[in-house]
Amino acid sequence: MRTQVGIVGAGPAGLLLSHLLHLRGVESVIVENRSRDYIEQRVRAGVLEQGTVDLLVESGAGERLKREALVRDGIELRFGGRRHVLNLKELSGGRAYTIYAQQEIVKDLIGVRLAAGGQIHFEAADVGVHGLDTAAPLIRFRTDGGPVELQCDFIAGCDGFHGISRPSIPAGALTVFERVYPFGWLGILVDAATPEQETVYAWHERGFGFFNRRSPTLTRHFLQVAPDEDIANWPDERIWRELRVRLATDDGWQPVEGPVLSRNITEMRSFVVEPMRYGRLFLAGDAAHIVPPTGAKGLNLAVADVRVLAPALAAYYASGRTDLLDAYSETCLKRVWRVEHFSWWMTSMLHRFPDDDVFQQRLQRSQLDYVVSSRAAAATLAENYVGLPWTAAAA
Ligand code: RFL
Repeated sequence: MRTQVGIVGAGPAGLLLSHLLHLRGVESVIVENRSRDYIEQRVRAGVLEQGTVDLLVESGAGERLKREALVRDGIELRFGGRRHVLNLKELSGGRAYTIYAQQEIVKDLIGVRLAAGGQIHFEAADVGVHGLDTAAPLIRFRTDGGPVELQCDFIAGCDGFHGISRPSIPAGALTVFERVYPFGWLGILVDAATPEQETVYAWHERGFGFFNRRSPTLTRHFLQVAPDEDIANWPDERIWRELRVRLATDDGWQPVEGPVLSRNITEMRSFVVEPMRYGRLFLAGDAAHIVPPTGAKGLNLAVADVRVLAPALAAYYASGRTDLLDAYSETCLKRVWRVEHFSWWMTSMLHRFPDDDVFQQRLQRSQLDYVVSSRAAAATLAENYVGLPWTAAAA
């Protein structure tokens, strides 16, 4: 088998890259190790930047998103029993954010790729990338029909943080920057809609709490927990009790309870590799960088990467230009580090760290007071949260 661009991973990065390449007349094949059903049900991100939404809509993959997504102007920071609403749209000069679940984006992109005759090999086993520093790289994998060798001009490693692309690069060719946080997030998806319009971020002595409405019938909640916490220790009643305490307001807020549809615990990590390229392998999305989910940025950053990579590959096929491919890593990393900083900052402001003393807690509360009382501070949060324009942070 042969294609122009072999893509490992059918997450948002791999699927959108394949779609954007198709629109520019470049052929690609996606190799995914999970089943279609699995990746269409995997519950993860939900908050989309304005630029992510615009790109999905402009590229023709946003039809259902336009009908079903919830567009939001503000977030609420909750601490000391008080609600503080920040109108991000007003603070950022008219940009909003959108709530639409990652698995719905995955479904929509699989739909547009298959409708256009795109090839996605689901449930590929023993996926490996080879010959990365040659002009003829390969993806090898197994299907029910036996072993397959996919010859490519380029490979895009879009296989997430635990994929095989990044570890296939020889030791010493990449520099790793990493911070692991001493806590995790316990997340539940609830079959009941909270009336609040804003996404709510809460600071509390007992740890961070969060919720937002995911759809007209669903609510997502998160609680800070120990990184090695056993989910079996968190029956529904304990989760609701903890949410009631951490998100309490002086006016008596109560969560809207309903059946818990899914629950999981996520580790919290900041991670970047430089450069995001080795030979003919280009890393995109979580394969190259991870942020703690507090800033709601990982999927948005994956989209920003492929927004740079697709035209760079297309320019190579149109005219043999390699300068855009050569600039790929540097172009993306400017935005990556801006987002790394914002995600670290939101995380540091809102979580309890195990060795925090009361001095540290006072500093956090002072920072929160400043963000909700200073227009300049609120505007900084706002423009990062809704997403910097593509040109401002590069890309
Ligand atoms: P993905 O989504 O991990 O997709 C990688 C794909 O590669 C496949 N794969 C392989 N395929 C072939 N061979 C192998 N050896 C393979 N190994 C893996 C996987 O099965 C998968 O299909 O990476 P991608 O495309 O880079 O997308 C990144 C996003 O998934 C991620 O950054 C976001 O989910 C992060 N995130 C959020 N991002 C936002 O922008 N806004 C949010 O509100 C937001 N909330 C979140 C989040 C992530 C969370 N968790 C669970 C980590 C909330 C949470 C709780």
